[in-house]
Amino acid sequence: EIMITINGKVCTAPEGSTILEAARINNIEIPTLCFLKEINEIGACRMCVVEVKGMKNLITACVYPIREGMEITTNSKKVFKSRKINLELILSTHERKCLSCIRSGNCELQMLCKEFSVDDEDYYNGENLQYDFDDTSVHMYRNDNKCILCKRCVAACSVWQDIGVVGPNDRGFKTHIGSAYEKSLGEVACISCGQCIVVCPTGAIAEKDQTKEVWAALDDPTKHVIVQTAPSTRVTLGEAFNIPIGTNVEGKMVAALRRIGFDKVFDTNVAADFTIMEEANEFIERVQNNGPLPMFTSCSPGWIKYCESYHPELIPNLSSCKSPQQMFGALAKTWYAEKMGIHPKDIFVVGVMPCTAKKFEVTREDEAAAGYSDCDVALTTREVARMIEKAGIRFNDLPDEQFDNPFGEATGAGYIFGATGGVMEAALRTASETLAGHPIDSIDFKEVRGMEGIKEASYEINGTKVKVAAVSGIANAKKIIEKIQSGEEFYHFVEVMGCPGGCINGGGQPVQPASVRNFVDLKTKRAAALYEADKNRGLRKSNDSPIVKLVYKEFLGKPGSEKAHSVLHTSFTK
Ligand code: HC1
Repeated sequence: EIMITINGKVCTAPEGSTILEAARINNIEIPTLCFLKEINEIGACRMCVVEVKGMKNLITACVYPIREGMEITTNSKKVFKSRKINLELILSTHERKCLSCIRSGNCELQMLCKEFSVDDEDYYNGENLQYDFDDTSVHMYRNDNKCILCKRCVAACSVWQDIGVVGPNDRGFKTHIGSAYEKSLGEVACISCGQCIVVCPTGAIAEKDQTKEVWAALDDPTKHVIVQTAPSTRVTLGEAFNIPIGTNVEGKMVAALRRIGFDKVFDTNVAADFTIMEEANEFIERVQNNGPLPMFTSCSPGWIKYCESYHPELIPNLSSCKSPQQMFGALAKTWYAEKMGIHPKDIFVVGVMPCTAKKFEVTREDEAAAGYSDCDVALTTREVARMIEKAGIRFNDLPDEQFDNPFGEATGAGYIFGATGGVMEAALRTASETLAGHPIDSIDFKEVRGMEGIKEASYEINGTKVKVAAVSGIANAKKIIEKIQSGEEFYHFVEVMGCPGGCINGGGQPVQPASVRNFVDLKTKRAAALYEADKNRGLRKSNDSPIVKLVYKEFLGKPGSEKAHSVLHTSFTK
């Protein structure tokens, strides 16, 4: 700990802290715009400027380390004036259509303008460049006219994901964020993960809103409209309604969706149980029949897109299982349709997903078990929050309600899918029991839990040693692929989730401003709520699920059967 003075008050902070961190520890907020801890520490926007005694110029707090005896002022007239001018300059090239902006109300630029009493948004009005609105990709749009050049999206794409399809183009006043050779997003090998969206401080990039399509289906009396909710959405949706991070709002989420008017409110977690039945079976078959190994999980569509675009040689290693979202749709339009006596063309399946790549996934080929797309629309958690608001539902006051059956009761294994390592653990639970041939007690595979980007473990399953890895974020996936391809490591089974931390940190989740992201461990808090739910479930292994047993008995036969393949599996292509 070293001693410093902030705003005339003596305080301490750990050595090595930046001024920004030291201030925060002492409950003083310094505003930031471009700063994202660990990935975008560039001191470019100059919102975080402070005075340091003995230094002539203002100092950027986000990157400047403290030293013993430093005297810092964060709230002087000079500091306020500088921050305000910076904001006015940013506004001079910002498309100020705030009322109709998707981020109105949670735009970091808007919040700062309010805080620093910007009273004339036209103060530095002048020449402006007009950029085309890019809506060429399936899942998102980009409007450079609202971009403030903070480069947070660039950092997310290049550091977390090591994809790097966006970056600054041109120089000086003409600088703008784009892709190489000014290609549109639809033309480059973007994997649709949406990590750029969750870090954007403004409305420059956002998911394509598909709520209109869902309202239209709800208004159509010929449609049986069913909704399914992804594992992680129940532990994040509350954030859109100011409920503390890491709160499980499953009951209120179900109640809200019912009040919106869905005919049935189902749980994707149940489909995750089906995925485990198929994936565990596929894994055992591959181990017993010489591969190909490692087997990679296939439920994260961002990862799949990465694999298809950048590592097609690994396609034979991908599990052929559809994702839970798609398995759900497939079962809804086959087995459930028949049970209910509804033609599959009249069933409209909506996913509530933490993921923007799920929008792309619903458009994939070879995912139409009943001859119609397995799922119709994948909404992000954010879009669903907007539907709830629009419907005038007072979310926080809702009672807790239960999912509808038959797809309403998942095992704990389905819940943990939403966190990195969860699919692996769920599969190991079922694979161990299947191989043992009798119920097993030890079903916690704690080595694959936690938020590290790469987790490795070895287990002995019924006499066979298996080496597994769970990785999240594409930069980490790249590392593990290199290890595998160079022969440095051998794994039997690898779980890959496209987003760092898994779906709980997906690109479709509620946006948290940098002031939260930089200081709160979002991923751990959200994941903890899923493991808590798992712990409290009566049934925690997918193979124990009554609905899983019933559907196999009535319809699918056994895992890996021809029928199961035609409904629940797919193929991947270059
Ligand atoms: Fe996921 Fe999955 S866990 S991919 O992370 O396998 O999106 O939450 O729904 O499909 O179940 C996402 C989450 C989700 C699928 C499941």
